[in-house]
Amino acid sequence: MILVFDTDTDAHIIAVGADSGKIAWKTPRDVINGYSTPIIYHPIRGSAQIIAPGSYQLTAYSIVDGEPLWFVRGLTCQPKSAPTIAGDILYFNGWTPGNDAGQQVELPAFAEVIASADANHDEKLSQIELPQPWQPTGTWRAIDLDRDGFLNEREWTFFRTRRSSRNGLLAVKLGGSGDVTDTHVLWRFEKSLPDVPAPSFTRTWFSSSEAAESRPLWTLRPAGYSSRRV
Ligand SMILES: [Ca+2]
Ligand SMILES: [Ca+2]
Repeated sequence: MILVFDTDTDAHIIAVGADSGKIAWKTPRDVINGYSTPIIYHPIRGSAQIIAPGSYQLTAYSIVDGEPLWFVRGLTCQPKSAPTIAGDILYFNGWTPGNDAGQQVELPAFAEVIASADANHDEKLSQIELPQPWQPTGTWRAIDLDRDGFLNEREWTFFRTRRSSRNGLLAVKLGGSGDVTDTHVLWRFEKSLPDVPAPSFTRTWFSSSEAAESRPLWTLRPAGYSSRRV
């Protein structure tokens, strides 16, 4: 049994023996809270993989020992969808408020913020110290991941990534290793995306996708409801 624990601190993924209940392996995940559902991928060669989306990054692990095998950057914060595989291509969508195309904000690196805003020189940021243009659009609690009232470098870096991330549906060619963001992402589609629902496969829809093209064939606009596929 595979379990993903995407929490703001100490995120990890574990494999538990279905018969013994003992932890077979445990691998840390450098993500913050998320709600996505992982899937199992069976490549033609080699062992099965666990593909687990998380904040800003989707990662594939060996089902044997939990070793990270490959990952794709460019996801949104707090994904809730689930990947779909059709042939040798994986599809995954994510959406968060404030991250549609054109809404991105480039924040400075932590060292630069500390140099200009850390008034009491304790190497961390309080909400009072942070200038208005760099304030979170949501709650301070949401970006203060360890809830100590201040932002350290890790928390600022996740917040910075959140402001610059882009909502999107990604098509990823399977079969890579390490960081495949620049080599295996076939296309991104960034308009009118859902948050919770996952992609579903139909041969007609994917006839254009497999040609490395992201042109939608049709659009349906149900009102006021979202769920996983059944
Ligand atoms: Ca300070
Ligand atoms: Ca903190």
